Amino acid sequence: MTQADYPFPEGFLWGTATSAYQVEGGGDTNDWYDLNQQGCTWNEALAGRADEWWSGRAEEDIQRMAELKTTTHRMSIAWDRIEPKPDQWDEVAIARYRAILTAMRAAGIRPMITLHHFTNPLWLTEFGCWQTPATVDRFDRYVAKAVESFGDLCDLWCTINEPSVYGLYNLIRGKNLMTGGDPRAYFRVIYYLLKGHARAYATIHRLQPDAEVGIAQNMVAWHPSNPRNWFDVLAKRVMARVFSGMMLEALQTGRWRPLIGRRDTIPELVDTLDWIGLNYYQRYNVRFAPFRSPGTFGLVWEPRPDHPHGPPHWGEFYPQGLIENLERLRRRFDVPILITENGIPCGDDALREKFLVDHLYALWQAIQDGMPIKGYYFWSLIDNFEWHEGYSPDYRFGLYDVDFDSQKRTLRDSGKLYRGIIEAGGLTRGMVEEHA
Ligand code: IFM
Repeated sequence: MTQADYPFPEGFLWGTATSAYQVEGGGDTNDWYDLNQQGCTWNEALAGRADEWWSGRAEEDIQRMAELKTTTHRMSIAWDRIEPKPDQWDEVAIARYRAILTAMRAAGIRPMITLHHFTNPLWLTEFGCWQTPATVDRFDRYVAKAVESFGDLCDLWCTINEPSVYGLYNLIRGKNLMTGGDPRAYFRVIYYLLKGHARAYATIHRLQPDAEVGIAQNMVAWHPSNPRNWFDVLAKRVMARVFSGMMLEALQTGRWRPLIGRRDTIPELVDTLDWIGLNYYQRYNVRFAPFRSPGTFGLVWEPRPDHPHGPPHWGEFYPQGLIENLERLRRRFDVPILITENGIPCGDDALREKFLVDHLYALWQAIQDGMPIKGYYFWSLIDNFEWHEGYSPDYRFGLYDVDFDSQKRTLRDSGKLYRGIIEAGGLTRGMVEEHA
């Protein structure tokens, strides 16, 4: 076995990540399915069969995780499958998730379960979804059921995935973000999601005292387009605060200070992290352009065109941003950090090897500087259904390519590289020279 020249610590968690709706297929009782039916996806596609995890292919893909030599996988469970009607639990669905988790453990893969990854039961819409306090209670009951059902198979829990991204999705009307809807809803939704997190944290620990519980926060590297332009600097600060700073402050201090709407104190939020998860993907330049973007409060965010970036709108490939955001987390929290997502949409795999090496090198440097980083989950194991972009060829994130007609999986070069990195226990000089 090759030895790493840039080794990661003993016991470092090497993983991949997926979410229920994006891989399972056949999920038609949740609100995202409903939204997709209104044609808000690229090519108006529905998730359809996705990667057919629900009908039996999860087990095959778990073997692929093992082939990659990963030691952990972050998956989510679908609330609508487990509780298809209020207070009615579907034991068949629970048994299916138990089978998936059991297969994972048998393959030597430690599961992390995300309890909320964007989708909700459609019935929750009638009750105001995440805009009302009653949802915090309902979520808590579902969390308790999940821990009672899967606690013997899983001890690593992620309560909520990316509150800010979900909050933005809540503002969707048609195909554009933030062009319609009530901007106050963004802040309201995040407020209740954070309360949901606090309740879930307490419930999980009551039922499973040794559990390790955290949240996955998406952080972007926001930079001002022109650092000498005061408006751009302010625009950048607003974006950083609204997208992540506001949540992190609440998690650290219990103080809820939204840009718009009522301030509050959420004391039960303090000390509800056994670890903090960072989902990091890209960098954007932010500028203030009120005439170009009235619908987004005059803020425009875009990648620098001369820098490597994914598809249009996706943002710029910027490994240093991983370090910038890790430092932000470190200043606020004294808990282990997991990179709960990191990846790049690129159907031809052209940028993914470089992306992987550059970001892992940045991570290695952060660990040398004493950052308590305990694991890395690559998004994603396999190509899957991307929320708005559906099955667009530009939005393939997988280490395995998937042909969605035949369901054939093919390991990409980036997947082979990830396996090599895990086998070596880190990066070798050769990998860095070849790709970075
Ligand atoms: O596919 C999503 C995932 O569901 C949440 N984080 C970002 C990924 C890529 O857009």
